[in-house]
Order: sequence, then structure tokens, then C-alpha cells
Amino acid sequence: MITFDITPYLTEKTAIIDARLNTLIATQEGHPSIHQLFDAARYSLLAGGKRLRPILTLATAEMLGCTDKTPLDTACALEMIHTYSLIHDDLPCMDDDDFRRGKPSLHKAYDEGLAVLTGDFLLTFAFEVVANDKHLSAEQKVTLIQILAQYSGVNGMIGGQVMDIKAEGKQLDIDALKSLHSSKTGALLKASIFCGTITAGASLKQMLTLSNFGNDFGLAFQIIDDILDVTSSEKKHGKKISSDVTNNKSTYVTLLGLEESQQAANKLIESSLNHLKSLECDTSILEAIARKIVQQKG
Ligand code: GRG
Repeated sequence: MITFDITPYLTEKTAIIDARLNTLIATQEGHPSIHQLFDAARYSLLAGGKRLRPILTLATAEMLGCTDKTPLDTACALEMIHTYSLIHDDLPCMDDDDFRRGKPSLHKAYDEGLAVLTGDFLLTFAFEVVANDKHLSAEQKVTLIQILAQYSGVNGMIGGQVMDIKAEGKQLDIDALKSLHSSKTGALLKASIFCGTITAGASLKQMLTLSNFGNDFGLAFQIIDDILDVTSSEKKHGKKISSDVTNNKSTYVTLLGLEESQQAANKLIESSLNHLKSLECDTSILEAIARKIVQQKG
């Protein structure tokens, strides 16, 4: 049970992340087309969103004793990579979603070509931001860049997205779906936690524990997203509802039904919280974030 209200913490961190993103992606003067690229990047990046990935990075680092600005730009880089994935995922050649974060998707507000390039820009800029961060040591930068590449690449998000588009119209079994979800969505959430451990100089034992936490939490998050896809109102979800059904996708809900899916998510969150118990620090913020995710209601 949540013993305190996590909302003020989330509000405070969201404001810090939004302010830093706003600075990092400040419009650059120059050729009008470059100006438009920045406008498009700002349209998607500053459109709201829960900022879950950067908050996980900040919360993990703080929990391990790092309370300065060391993790902030890496946290913002994770949000840039996440936003790029949403822009590309909404394109007609992928999920073909017209709305995202309560607004027209980027390719609707601008055009498809610019949406592809804005996604590319955000992905590459994320690496530039980490490479240029003066708060990080050279060793930290190399490790963080390696984590970002690995978890957003072929063995993470992109690999999962390929599995996803190739699975359309096919009935997956639960193990195949788990593997798809862990790559497509879980990997970047896990990377967010992992990046927090690197910026805080965590021990190997702490990293392993948080990696186990990230596995369970990441899968629970995607199951809840599957549930919200059928139960949430469009306004709350910020995009078209039942898009998974429309796109003929296997989801936890289509395979297990709503109730069993919710139970699976609850079980994973309990398991994720059990991992945290072995850490010798105050884990209450991560616990509260995990519980809040599983309690989301449509
Ligand atoms: C196109 C390379 C490429 C990858 C796309 C993550 C992904 C892979 C696509 C997103 C599709 C999707 C909606 C997946 C469900 C889980 C998910 C990532 C939901 C959106 O994340 P939230 O809920 O969104 O954190 P906000 O807007 O709050 O940041």
C-alpha cells in the first residue's frame, strides 16, 4: 500500500525535466527548414507525457545517494529516445495513430517526411546530449551511451518493434508476447533505471537488484498499457482507444482477458517490490512509482 502521496514528487520532477528539455531543445536560428525541425521536435517533446523514464532515472540515482544534477541530462536523453519511438510508432507505415499525448500526431501536424526526420533528430541528439554533459566522467559517458544504444537498439526497443510489426495478424503465445513486450517497452524502462545506477556510481549488487526490479516493472507497465488500451477514455489515454484491436495485435488482454491481465500486472509489481527489499537504502519513491503505475485507472 502507498504510505504517502507520490504526486508532489512526480510534479516536482516533471517540472525539472520539462525545464531542462526546453533548454536543451531551444530553437536554433538559421535556415528556415532547421527552424521547422526544432519546432517539430518541441511539438512532440514538450507535449506533456508522464516523463516516466526520466523520473525513473532521477529517482534511482537519488535513492542511491546522488542528489545533484549528474543524472538530469541523461534522464532528458531517455525522454528524447522515448519521444522519437512514439513519433515513428504513430506513422502510417507502423501503428498509424492520428493522436498522441492528446494532440494530433507529429505526421498529422506537420508531414510524414518531417516526422521521420524529427524522430531521427531526437534519437541522435540524445547521444550528443550525454556526450556533452559536463557533470559526467568520460567513463560514465561511454557506459551510458552503450546502455542507451543497447536498450534502444536491436536487442531492445527496435528489436521489439520489429517483432511487433511482424506479429500483426498472428496469434502469439504468452511467452512470445512477454519477449516482445520486454524488448519493445521494457528495455527502455530498464535502461532508465540502469542509467540512474551509473550516474550514482552504484555497486554491482545494486545494479543486479535494480535490473531484476526493472524486468518485472517493465512487463507490468506494458500489461497495464494493454489494459488501458481497452478500458481508458481517449482523453485520458491521449490516443485512439482499442488501437491494438484495430491493428489486429495479440495483447495480454486478448490472450488472458482483463481480469487475469490485471492479476498478472499486480503479481509482477509485487515481485518487483520484493527485489527492492534487498537494497540497503530508502526505496519508498521507487515503490510508490511502481504501485502508482499498476493502479492507473481508465
Ligand atoms: C518505432 C523504433 C520504434 C519503436 C517503437 C515503444 C514503442 C516502440 C512504441 C510505442 C507504442 C506503444 C504505445 C507502446 C505501449 C507502451 C508505451 C511505450 C506507451 C507510451 O508510454 P507512456 O505511457 O507515454 O510512458 P507518455 O506519453 O506518458 O510518455
